[in-house]
Amino acid sequence: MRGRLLTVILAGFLIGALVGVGALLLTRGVSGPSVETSGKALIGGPFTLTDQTGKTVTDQDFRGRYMLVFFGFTHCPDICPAELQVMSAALDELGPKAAQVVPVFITLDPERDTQAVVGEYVKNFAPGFVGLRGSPEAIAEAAKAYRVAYSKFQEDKTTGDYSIDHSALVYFMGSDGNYITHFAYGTPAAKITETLRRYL
Ligand SMILES: [Cu+2]
Repeated sequence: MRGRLLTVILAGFLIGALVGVGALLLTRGVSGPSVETSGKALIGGPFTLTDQTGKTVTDQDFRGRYMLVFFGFTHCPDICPAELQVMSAALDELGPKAAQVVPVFITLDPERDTQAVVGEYVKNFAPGFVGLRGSPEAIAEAAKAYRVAYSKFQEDKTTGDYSIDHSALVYFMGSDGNYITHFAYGTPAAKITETLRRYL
């Protein structure tokens, strides 16, 4: 478990570093003109998923509100619940302004995470948490847009049990749907709150 945790943390740092390098290249104007002229965020993009009430939800539905997005799976023993707890604590700390921020959990395990399972799961965290799922293809598309890497591992052929390795970044998206920044796994809630305050 420790090794696994380390892997995910390292993966988080690696992705963070890549995003950082990408941002650096962008600010220095080294990247291709296609990136500069498109004005599109490097992270995030359109998705069409279903929320815990069964409603079809697209990224467009969140315009006008900020999003804190986290991809994970409800069977996750440690990282997901810990991070969703941190997101909840950060929003709690934010006070009334938290109303402008929608916490979003997107499952990477639509096979086991049914609408009901996701619904029960998000009840454990901040009020207003949106739990999204979709077909494996829809999930893969959303994950790709957010540069989230994930893969099944330790599949037990007899029980069918498995776990999922996944990157564990929290993405902070603007009210226009564009990427603002992200928080690596382990970022203290107070630090997240402090960053959110600068934008709200
Ligand atoms: Cu997890």
